[in-house]
Amino acid sequence: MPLREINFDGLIGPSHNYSGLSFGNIASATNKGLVSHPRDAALQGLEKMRHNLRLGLPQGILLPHPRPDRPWLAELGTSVEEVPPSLRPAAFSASAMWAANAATVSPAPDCADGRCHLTVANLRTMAHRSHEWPHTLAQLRLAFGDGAHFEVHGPVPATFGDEGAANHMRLCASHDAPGVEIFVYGQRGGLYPVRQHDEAFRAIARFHRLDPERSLFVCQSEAAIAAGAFHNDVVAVANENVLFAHEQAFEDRPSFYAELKRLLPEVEIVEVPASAVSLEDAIRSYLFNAQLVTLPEGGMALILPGEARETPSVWRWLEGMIEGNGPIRKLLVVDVRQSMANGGGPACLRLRVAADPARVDPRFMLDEAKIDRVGAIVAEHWPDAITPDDLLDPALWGRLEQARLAVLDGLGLSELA
Ligand code: SUG
Repeated sequence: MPLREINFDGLIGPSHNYSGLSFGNIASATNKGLVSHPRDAALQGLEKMRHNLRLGLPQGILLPHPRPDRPWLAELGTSVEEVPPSLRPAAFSASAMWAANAATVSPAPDCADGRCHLTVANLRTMAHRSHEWPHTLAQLRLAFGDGAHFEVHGPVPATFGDEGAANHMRLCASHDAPGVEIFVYGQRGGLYPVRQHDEAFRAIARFHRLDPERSLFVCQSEAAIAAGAFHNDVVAVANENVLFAHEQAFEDRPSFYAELKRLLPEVEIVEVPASAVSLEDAIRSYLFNAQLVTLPEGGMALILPGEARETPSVWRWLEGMIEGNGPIRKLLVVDVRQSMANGGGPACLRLRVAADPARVDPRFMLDEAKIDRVGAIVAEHWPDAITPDDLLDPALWGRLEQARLAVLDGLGLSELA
């Protein structure tokens, strides 16, 4: 069975709220304190999954984490009843929805032992994300529990921040052929924190038993991080032999491109010049946070957020690209506005795993009937709206916990409770 690219989307959790927790993420800071709409958010995410399924792409799901995170608060010497306001939002964050930060994935053809390797991201730079990994790891160990085909690694220990696939790209002639894995780390970010450490990725490349000759470590440009590209997937995306990137994405792009062309002569680089789309417009519109996919009928499509169509410089450039004879043939627009307002676009919401879908625990794979079932649970249990003050309400805490249990039960995954 040939490998397929499976997108595992994070189901947006019932505690989805706007707490302005991610310094350096402009949408998160700008929308701090807004009323969030968890039910609409999760339904938007499910409709994106349905959209992609209807394109003929295999689709999986990852589940929300327990919120409030009572054991995490206990580790910090407090409880949900007593937690100080400075810490409360971090215990409630639904940030696990952004599955591109769940793990780094190396498909089997790249790994010396012929298995697909996944390393859960430690997400240690941001407090609200640092307690995701144990729950993510539990899900990955179930979904990819077939040890003949997968190995799931624990987080990179110690001080080296790792934010997973959001900073990792794989280019290849086809999914089944050995690829070139590109690990994008930060060194400086102007006023903003650097979230991906070079040493974390070097450890992951060793865990995954990658060929050092086909692993590139590339520095993200300081200008991009300083403009709000807190992850590389805000300024670049890759699929098979195509790299779609902003001109200012990488610190030393001539040597990166030269190395890439040497290792993968088939590579096609579609670069958007800053003179056509500024970094600010790219980040506001999340042009590069599109899902770049190969359609079953052939050709590639970009699955873009509505905000890209609403940004004139971006849409003009994309329409021009489609008229040319490049590898990206179609523009498809999805609505993930609730997630976008926290800085998470279509690509942030998914973790890509190139594997045989038959080897994945079927409880994590979706068809339309299952999407309908999950949608009905969301419609019944997810709150309509949450304001930051609502996080003080004990009635909400119980409701959030029940909502999560309902979806785990609906998917036969109560063992994750
Ligand atoms: O880590 N936002 C997330 C967005 C992650 C996007 N992921 C990728 N680019 N792959 C982050 O900054 C905001 C939460 C808040 O402010 O309530 C937040 O965590």
